[in-house]
Amino acid sequence: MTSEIRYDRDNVFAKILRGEIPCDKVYEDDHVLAFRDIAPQAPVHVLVIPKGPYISLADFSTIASPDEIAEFFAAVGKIASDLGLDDPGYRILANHGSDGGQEVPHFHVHIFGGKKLGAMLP
Ligand code: IU
Repeated sequence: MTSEIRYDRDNVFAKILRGEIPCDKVYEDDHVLAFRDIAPQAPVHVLVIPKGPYISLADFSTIASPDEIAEFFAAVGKIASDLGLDDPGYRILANHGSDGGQEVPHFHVHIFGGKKLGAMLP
C-alpha cells in the first residue's frame, strides 16, 4: 500500500497545513511549515513539518527527493538559528511509530530550546 493511501488526511497536522486549524507559525516556505507546539515541553518548542503526505521518517527518508530532504533539514537548522538557539544550543527529535511515542501521523521534527535540557534516556 502506498504512503498516499496509508496517510490519514484528517490528522491534525494535515488540517493545520490546509488552514482548517490555526497554528502559531514561525516559518513557512513551499515545502516546510514550522509552528509552536501547543503543549510546549521547553521554553522554545517548535514543530517542523514537510508539506508532503509523509507519515514518519520511514516515508520521508524513502519517498521524498534528496533535494526535499536536504532542504527540510536545512530549514530545521535555519529555524533554530533564527529562534536564537544556536548558542547555547538546542535539541531536535523525531518520534517514529508507537514505540517511539509518535502521536501525530505526519512526519515532524521537534526543536527544543531555551533552557539547559536534561539527559534524554528511554
Ligand atoms: P509526537 O512526536 O507525535 O508525540 O508529537 C506530537 C506533538 O504535537 C506533541 O508535542 C503535541 O503537543 C503537538 N500537538 C500540537 O502542537 N498541536 C495539536 O493540535 C496537537 C498536538 I493534537
